[in-house]
Formats: sequence, structure tokens, C-alpha cells
Amino acid sequence: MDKYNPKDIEPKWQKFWEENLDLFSAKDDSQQEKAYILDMFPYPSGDGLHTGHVESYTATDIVSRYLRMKGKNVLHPQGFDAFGLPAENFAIKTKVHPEKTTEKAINNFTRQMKMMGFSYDWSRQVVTSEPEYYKWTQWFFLLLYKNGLAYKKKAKVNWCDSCQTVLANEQVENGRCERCKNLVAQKDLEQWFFKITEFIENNGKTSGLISGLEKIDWPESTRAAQRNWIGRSEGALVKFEIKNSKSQINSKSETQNSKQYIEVFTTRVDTIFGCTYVVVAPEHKIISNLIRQSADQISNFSEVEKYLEETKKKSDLDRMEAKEKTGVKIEGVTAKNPFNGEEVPVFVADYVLGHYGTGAVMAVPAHDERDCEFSVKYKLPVREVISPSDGPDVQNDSSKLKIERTFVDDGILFNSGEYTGLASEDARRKMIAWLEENKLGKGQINYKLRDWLVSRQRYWGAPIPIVYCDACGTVPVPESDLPVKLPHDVDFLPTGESPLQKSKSFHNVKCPVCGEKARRESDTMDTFVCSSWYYFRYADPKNEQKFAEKEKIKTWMPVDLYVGGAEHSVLHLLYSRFFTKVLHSLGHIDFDEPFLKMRHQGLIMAEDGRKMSKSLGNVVNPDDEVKKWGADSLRLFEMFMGPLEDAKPWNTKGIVGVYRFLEKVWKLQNKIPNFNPEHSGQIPNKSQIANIQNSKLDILVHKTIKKVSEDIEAMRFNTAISALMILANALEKEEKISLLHYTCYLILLSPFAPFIAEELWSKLGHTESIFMEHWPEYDPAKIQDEEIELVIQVNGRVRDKIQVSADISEGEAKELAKNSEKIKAYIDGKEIRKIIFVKGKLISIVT
Ligand code: ANZ
Ligand code: ZN
Repeated sequence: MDKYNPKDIEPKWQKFWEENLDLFSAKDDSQQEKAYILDMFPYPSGDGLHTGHVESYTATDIVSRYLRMKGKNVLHPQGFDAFGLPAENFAIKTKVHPEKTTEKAINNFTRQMKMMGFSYDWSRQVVTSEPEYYKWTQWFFLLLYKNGLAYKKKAKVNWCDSCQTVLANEQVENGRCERCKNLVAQKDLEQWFFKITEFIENNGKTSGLISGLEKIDWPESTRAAQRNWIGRSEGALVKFEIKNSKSQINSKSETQNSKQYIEVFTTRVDTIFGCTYVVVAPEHKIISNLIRQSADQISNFSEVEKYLEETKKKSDLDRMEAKEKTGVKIEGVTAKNPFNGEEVPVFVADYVLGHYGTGAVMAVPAHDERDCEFSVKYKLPVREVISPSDGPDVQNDSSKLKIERTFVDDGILFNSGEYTGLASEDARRKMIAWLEENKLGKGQINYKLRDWLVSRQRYWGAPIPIVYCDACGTVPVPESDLPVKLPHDVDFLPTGESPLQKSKSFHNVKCPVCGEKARRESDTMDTFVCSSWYYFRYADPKNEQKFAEKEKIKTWMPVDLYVGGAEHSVLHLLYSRFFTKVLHSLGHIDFDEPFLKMRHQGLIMAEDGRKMSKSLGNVVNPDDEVKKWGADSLRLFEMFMGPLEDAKPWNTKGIVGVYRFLEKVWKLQNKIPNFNPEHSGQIPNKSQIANIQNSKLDILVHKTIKKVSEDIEAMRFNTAISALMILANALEKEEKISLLHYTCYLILLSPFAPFIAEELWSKLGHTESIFMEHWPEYDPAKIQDEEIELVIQVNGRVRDKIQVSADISEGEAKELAKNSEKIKAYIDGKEIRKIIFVKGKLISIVT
């Protein structure tokens, strides 16, 4: 009897699948129901595929193979997010052109993905750095430009001096460049922006970036991260009149007759009677205004100026996270609280950011942590005006109130004039109405999300299709002239200017309107632009007339399942949603969310429990593992390690374990009696599979079909694999096993371990791929009495009932209970204190 030897088997089937492309190709015109299963396409780095790629790509591969066998028309494509800094940085170091590096890396990735047996429709591959692709990236830029959604403005940008480039806020981590970890500085530059803020709220018939989150099946943590990033806050603008001791004397002052105001943004106007000072950001124009009118309005002018100079060196993040708040009082100026007429001092302090809200805040140290810290340091008065609603009755005697910490929640107002006694929310409504009536302010919604800065002063990206002409101004490149090709002969050594400026052939151009000498825009686009629309291109990858044909988009989009790293929770996913919303609002497509369902794979840690990293020398390389154990074992092991979304450590024993399991499966072929591969009559057909005899083993086979199918659909691959292991053990104990059972087993195993499944299948005499088979159906009658109704209680009340198998384990029951949609509504955000499991009956959750 031959031994299980993946080294012999795997290359053979890899070749077979490559030669039989049709097995995994997506059919544009098919009557079958479609399923679009998408991976986040990789950046082709020189390091090749890592274990995290293998994890998520195996997961989607299992789903894709399963769905095809269930009769779905599956689109499962792959491509490369090929523009970007690493290739350019590598080029700077080694003088190897990024195109070369990228091509080499793509070849290596492709080899590895084929080695892993991922069933992609390779005929649809897209590479974002190819002109055939970035032509359409440029087309999208023009689409946005022509619809007023791309504009240029001078802006303070994050500047990395070491990479010599602008960074998006998202690429700055703790004040440092995400790539090179250098400290990030601020710099003023003319930049292109996309108006993503237009789509925060619903835009005509297009759902907004906030409300759209409600209708998609995404992890709650990811939706929360997006909401957070967008940072919607409802509040009020309040005008504090500026009082200045000198302004009355200065007869030339512009402000003699008109009042000057500092406008603050607050989410807590209900606390305004507790405002004891006002703070403006260093960038606030009020300071330069006061100076312009007459410098001596600020009596400690030089101290203020010195402070302004100091803050210029700090990034927003430094400012927000500074351990100690700093600031300077603007002497000679006060601000008048419109509600009680009180004049309070004005400070300039960098914990207030220039570009959020109005760049000015009313400080309420009694009810805001940041203001509290600042007031302690500068010995400013603290005045409490909100009490917890269930606290002591402080309305008559506020001295009784002893708050240990700053009380930041909503409550009941006191010391607040006519608003005393109102609840916070009610007070806010009434106060805003009063402000609006008296023209001293209004209700206001603010967002943290800024427009998307897309200009990069880099070489290895898609050129921005714009020409500047002295006579005609900013001129979009005509669509017929696309793509604007990236010139090849460019010196990409960074100088702070765009490398493309140095290519005369690129930079100097004729104006498309008047034909006179003009200049090309020499910035390239943020690579996130390239990856914001690639999933459309897979629907119609070769189209030369359009980014994708309407009909083809209709056939395939939206994406049914998207799997990738949680590190993309904000950027890539938000930008992709934005692009989809733009297309929807302009009538190009009829859906406004690109990814209906999304899941993230968890981080695979090193065996030592630390993060895998080159510097720690603990990185597991898929190539090595495949050499040792074969791709099937690597696939199975990564799926068996634990729930897909969990972080989990590598475990060498574990991969040996799954290898032994496959050896066991390999030997099962000896237990089929009198099997003659020549005799095709012995190969069971589908109806026979559903009709195996009614033994104990038979029941287990049916249960396993049910379990594996449901687990794949719910993406619980680890429990599906353990069900396959249980069945293998049972089969191993039999002296003989029926061909029907065996056949069924191979099909169930095939999405997980496709190489061995094909091999054993062909050993049965089949000449066609196992992936041409139909997925087996279980017979509900056979496992009926095996099911019970599990009651789920939350805090003693019945909230859901679910059908589960009678012998469900405690762990599984708890997981199911926690994941029930109905139950989630009751436990969301709460800490679960206890879960009680009563076998065969009940789960009781206590929060
Ligand atoms: C007074 C107040 C009292 C506030 C109170 C909070 C609690 P979000 O939710 O993030 O929008 N703020 C406004 N503009 C700011 C800026 N440019 N830089 C730093 N902080 C700023 O927060 C809004 C709150 O953050 C505002 O409400 C303001 O402080 C502060 F008991 O006003 B609040
Ligand atoms: Zn012109």
C-alpha cells in the first residue's frame, strides 16, 4: 500500500487545475445563482505570502469550493495592489526599478498561491500598476473632478522628512510615519482632495457612510471603528463676545461698532453655566486678528507669540496625547458668556485643535476631563452645574455635592439660572432654541472625518490626470488621452519634489484646450485610490471602453463575502464605500454598499506567543511548511487553530497533528471492499449518497454532512474540521466501509484539503475532478431526534430558542447563544458575568 506523500500529489493536481481553468472560472452568463467571494488583494511585497494571507485565503477558498459544489456560479478572483512605497523605497536603495521588483514579487506570490491550491479565476487577475488598470483609476479621478468631488487646496499636511512625502492622517501612527517610524512634521502644500465628507450623511438616494453601516453584515467592531473615525457629534455653536480693555480707546479699530466674537463648538451646551474660561487653538484667527488690529490689545503679546511658535513643532497627536496640558492666558481680553453675561478669561492652548469644530472651546472643568486637568494646572475656578440624576438633591445646597471625579455624564442641571432642574438633554434643546432666537449661536453637527487627501509626491503611483495651463488654468486630461502613463526613466531619489517633475518628457506637455505649453500635474495618487474600486474591475477585467460594463456589474456585484485583515477597518473599507456611493449617486450602479458581508481573520502569532517579525526571527514561512507537510496540512492546520477571527499562536505540534489526520484519511481507501476502479457502476450517484443504510455510522455521516455544511456557511472552519476528524476516526474503526460513505467523506473533505481529495477521488477511478461533484445533502429524518430546542435566557427572561443537536457541547452552546441576533440585542456592550448551561435544555446569561 502506497504512503501518503503530498510531494507527489500536490504538484500534479496543481498542474491539473491550471490546465482545467474552467473548473474555477466565473461564468458571466449563467442561469445559476452567483456568489462573489473576495479576498483583500495583497501588496506584492518581497517577503512573499505570510501565514496571515494563507489564513484568510484558505477561508475564502473553502467557501468558494463549497459554493461551487452547491451549484453556485462563483466569482473568486485575485490580483495585486502593486503601487506603493516599499517598492519605491527599495528602488531608492538598490536602484532596481519598482516595476522589476513588483513583477518579481507578483510572480512569487502567484507561485505560492497556486502552491496552496487557491481556486482563483486567474483569467480575471488585475494589477493596479498596469496602464490597463490605472487608466481607470485616472478615469475615476476625472469622474470625481467633473462632479465637483475632487478639488485642490493648500493644506497643512503631515510630512515625513525621511520618506520625503505627504502622509494621510491614517498613515501617521502615534505621531510617526507608519512606514519608517520617523517623526512626522507639518507642512503647507497645494494638494488634491476627494470630498468624502459629502457622503457622510445620506446623499439623495444614496445611503451615507454612517447609515449604510446598518444594512451590512460586518463585525460590529469594524462598524464601530468606522463610526468612530467619522466621529459625528451633535452639539451647538455658541458666540462669546470679546471684551477688550483697549479696544474702546483705539478709535481706528475696525471693531468699534461691530462686536467681535469667539465662536465655540460644544456638545454640552447644558454645562455652559459651569464655563469658567474659554480656550482657543494656537491657529485660531482671533489671535492674528487681535494682533492685526493692534498688537497691544494683548498685553502679554510676546509670551503668546512664543507659545504659538512652540506648538508649530507638534503634531495633532502629540497635542491630544500630551501628558501635561500647556497654554498661555491672553491678557487683556475676556469673553462674555451669552447665558449669564459673565466675562471669563481667554487662553490659548494646544489641547484645542485648530481644524476641529471652530478651534475654540468653552471650558467646563467640573464636567470635562481635559478642562479639569488644565484648570488644576493654571488654578482656574471649577463650578459644578450638573448632578447625577440619582444623586443627592443638590439643587438647594450645592455644597453637599461631593464628586470624587469629574462628572462627565448627562444629569440634572443646577446653578444654571432658569434652566436649573432640567435634564441635560432637555436643557440642550431649550438652550439651543434660545441661542437661535437671540442670534448668539445654533445647533450644529460636527464630524472628525476630513476630506481625503490623495496627492502623493512619489513616483510609484498612478499619475493624476490634470494639466496646468497659464491661459486655461486647471485642465482635466481628456478621457481619450488616458492613461497618462508613468514615464519609465525617472530619477526617484526623493528631494521633496515629485520625482515626475524631473521627467521633462512627462512634465512638459501641450494644453489639451489651447495647445500652448503647459505642465502636467506631477503628483501621483494615494494607493488607496487604486484599491477603492478594484473589486468592480474583476467583474469585467479586460474592458477597454469602461471600468466595467453595467451588465457585468449587475451580474456580479455587490460582493457577497469579503475577508481580510482588521487593520483595514477604517481606510480601505471607508474609501471603497465612498467610491461605491459616488457611483451610485451618479447613476452608474444601483447599489450603494460594495461589501454585503465581511469577516476578518485573526492575527497568527509566533509559536512563542509574540507577533511574528523578521527582527525576532520567529516568522513562519509558508514555503517551508509546505515543503515539510504539504499544502493540505498547512491549509487544514491554519483553519483548525481556532475561530477564524481569533488571534492564535503557531504550533508545530498542531501541524504534525493534522498531517497524521490526513495519513489516516489516506489509509481509509484500504477499507473499501472489492473495489474495482474499472467498474464504474460502483461509483455512487447523488441519490445514492443520500440513501446510505441506517446504521449508527450512517447517522454520524448525516450529522457530519449537516455540521460541515453549516459550519462552512457560518465560517466555523475549526469545528467543521473536528467533525471531519471524528468521522474519520469512526470510519477507521470499521473493518469495511461502504463506497457511499467513503465517497461522501472525500467530498466533505475536499474544500479543506483539495489535493488529497482529488488524488483519492481519482484512485476511485474517476476521470473528472471531485470539484465537479455536488455537495451531499443530509437526510433530516435521520437526525431528527438528535435535535433539541435550546432555550436562551438573559437575566432570567427567555429571549430566544434555537434548534441544536442534542449532544451539543457546552462551549458550542455558549457560542451559539452569544451569536444569536436576538440575544446580541440584549447583551451588546454589556459585560457577561455568568453563563449557565443546562444540558439538553437551557443557556442562561447573566449580565
Ligand atoms: C464644553 C464641554 C463641557 C464639552 C463638557 C465637553 C464636556 P466631540 O464629542 O469629540 O465632538 N472641543 C470642541 N472643539 C474642540 C477642539 N477644536 N479641540 C479640542 N476639543 C474641542 O467633542 C466635542 C467637545 O470637545 C466639545 O464639547 C468641546 O468641549 C471639545 F462637560 O464643550 B465641550
Ligand atoms: Zn490652455
